[in-house]
Amino acid sequence: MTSGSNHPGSLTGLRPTYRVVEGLRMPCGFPPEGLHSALSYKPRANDIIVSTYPKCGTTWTQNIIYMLFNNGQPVAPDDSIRELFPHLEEKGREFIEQLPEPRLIKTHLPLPMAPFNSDAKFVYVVRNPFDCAVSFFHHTRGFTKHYDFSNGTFADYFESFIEGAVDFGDYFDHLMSWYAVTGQDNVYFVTYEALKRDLDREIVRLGRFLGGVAEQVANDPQRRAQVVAASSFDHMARDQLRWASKRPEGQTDFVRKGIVGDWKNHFSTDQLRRLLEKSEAVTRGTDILDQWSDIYAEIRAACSA
Ligand code: PPS
Repeated sequence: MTSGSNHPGSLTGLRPTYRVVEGLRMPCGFPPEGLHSALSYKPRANDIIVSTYPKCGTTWTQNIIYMLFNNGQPVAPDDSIRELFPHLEEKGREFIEQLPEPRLIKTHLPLPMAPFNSDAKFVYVVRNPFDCAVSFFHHTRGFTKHYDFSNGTFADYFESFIEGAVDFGDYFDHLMSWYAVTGQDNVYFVTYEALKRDLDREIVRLGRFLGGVAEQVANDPQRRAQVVAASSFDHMARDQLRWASKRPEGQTDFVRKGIVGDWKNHFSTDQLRRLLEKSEAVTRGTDILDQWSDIYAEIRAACSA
């Protein structure tokens, strides 16, 4: 594994700062009222809610869904996904309620706090926890106003991540809570890694789940090709103000690297072993880790080498 590249670094004792609202750690820049009011939002029959733990492919999936509902047209350079497909607990209930139908909504809330019902459609996207931790580390360094962690090392961040002491709580609590409802007809489950493997196929599958105009666009080869092209990493790496606010000089871009396996550049063997042990302990009795059997095989091999 890594021996000093990127930001594995050593422990400096730095921890990101958060604001605790309703018992949940939140980015400091999010108004507490957003979460308070989000908790009473009642999803409607036409709502499409993208639900993720942070850094698991949220924006990528939002972009795809936005285009499926907009005749395959990409988000314009001066538009913002944060307005077109807003984050429920950042913007609050009133903002979401006035959106045109179908309402396109993002949430990072764990299921017990999320506005879940059988009327709306939920798209749950998840990524292996190792790459999620790496991406979340870069995110946390980069959004200085939220976390005050611009000098933190991966070693520092890892301690918060493995404790679940980061914004939106513990990765596994989130995954386990949502995984329990993935068999329901109104819940669609996909992994970041599956999107990377065969985006075209996943867009057809997603269109079938969404139905209506989204399904028509996904089934039309020409418009689907447009959606695939405009949701490629290279395309999304352009005009990044469409996805997130500007990052300070010297920090990574929001659409940063977009690969499976960046954990190899960040984790020490000891960190790998600790997150592996936690993964196995908390998911025991479920088939969740089968989503990433190849990645886990590689990690087990690295730990026993
Ligand atoms: S957030 O802040 O929770 O909404 O972040 P989220 O959008 O879930 O995750 C950001 C990571 O997704 C990567 N990304 C992509 N990967 C592949 N292809 C495309 N088109 C794409 N768009 C975004 C982005 O680069 C972040 O991952 P990392 O590993 O940091 O690069």
